Amino acid sequence: MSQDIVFTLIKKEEKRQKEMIGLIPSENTVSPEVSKVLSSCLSNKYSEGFPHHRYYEGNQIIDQIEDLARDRIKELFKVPYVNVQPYSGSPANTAIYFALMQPGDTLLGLKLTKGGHLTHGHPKVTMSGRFYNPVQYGLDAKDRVDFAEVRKLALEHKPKVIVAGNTAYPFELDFKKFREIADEVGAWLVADISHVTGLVIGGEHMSPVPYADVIMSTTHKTFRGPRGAMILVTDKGMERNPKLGNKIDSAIIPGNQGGPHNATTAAIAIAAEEASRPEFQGYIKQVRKNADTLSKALQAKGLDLVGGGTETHLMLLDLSKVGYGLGKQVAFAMDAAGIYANANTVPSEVVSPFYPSGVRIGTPLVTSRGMKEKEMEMIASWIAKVVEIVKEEELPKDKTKRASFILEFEKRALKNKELKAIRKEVKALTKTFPLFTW
Ligand code: DSN
Repeated sequence: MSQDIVFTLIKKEEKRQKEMIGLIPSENTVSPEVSKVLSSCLSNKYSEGFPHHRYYEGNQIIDQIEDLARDRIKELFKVPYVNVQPYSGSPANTAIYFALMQPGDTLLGLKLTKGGHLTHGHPKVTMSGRFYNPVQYGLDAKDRVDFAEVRKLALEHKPKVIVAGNTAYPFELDFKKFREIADEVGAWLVADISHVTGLVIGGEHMSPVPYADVIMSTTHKTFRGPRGAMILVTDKGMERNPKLGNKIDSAIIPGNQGGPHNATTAAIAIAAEEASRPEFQGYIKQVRKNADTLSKALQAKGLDLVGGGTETHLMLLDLSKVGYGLGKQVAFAMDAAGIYANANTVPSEVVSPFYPSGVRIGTPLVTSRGMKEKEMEMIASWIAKVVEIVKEEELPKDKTKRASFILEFEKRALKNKELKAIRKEVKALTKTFPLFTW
């Protein structure tokens, strides 16, 4: 059994994570306790329903665990209602819409290409964009949410739900302004804080709790828990509809899901306790300091960032002035050099979502490993070197030549001696930073 190839592959993945620098802003590394709970016997149990109202017997202990997870999250955010059963962020948003809207109702969200999420009403190819009527807002000339546009669209289309949320937007979301607009048109305000939950808990981002009706967050990003999600209903939401919590519960089961993942629920309880510690506040403050340092260091090396920097844990490298369609090449070359991030569209994208002009970078994971300002300066230098190495590798303007060009480029990048040299330096640095540290 222990000879199974899967265990060998897990060892390899562990080595990869240890020896590389992870800069994907939605990734993190969990504590040994969260990890332990995830591989526990809790996976053996079916528990459809909610604590003390289950469709299966034998849930006396699972009930206590789920109650603990819900109570800890309620206490952490000071909200009256929590559901910790969503399998992840996308099903959680689906359940929220199922609870708040009828098919065909209007959903107002941030465009994907401007930093929004697929589930915020991305048209045609997503459930949220097909079952509902999606209307999408964008950014202003400074790459900040264009509240004049949000208001104009809200007044014109009378959305049932306004989503204030992001995945690649580097700045603070002003939930108060969203609330004012939602009130003007009688819309529900849903805050998707998946990316910034940890920052909200650590006091480094405006809290949506006084403003939103419903809050959704994944639990594996800056919250630093297992892969999962939670839905919170605020006092405001409960005032508007005292049955809102029940509606969310029914939208999870029977609406959208079956049995909860009990090991995940328990790991959320553990992560919630960890997030309530003073050390977590320190961690989040360092995430922000590291993001500011990295952002300034990259710009000092002549690289452009969308909107001129960051107010959160993430930033977007805009390579459009360096060369045409360089996002994929730079992200791949960074990976070859031992630093992984993801190619991403920039708000002023002129190429395509598949061959974007930017790279999304974030500091949650490296901060969990104990890296600080000095290491951010080193990372910025390596990224700048990578850009220098591949800046001539522009994407062909002829669309039919792009796929083969990228394949050839990747082969070249893997053999590139300068990238290999950076990888050696990265590996040496990572030796002193274990995968998880307070
Ligand atoms: N995939 C997540 C992210 O990377 O931001 C969002 O779903």
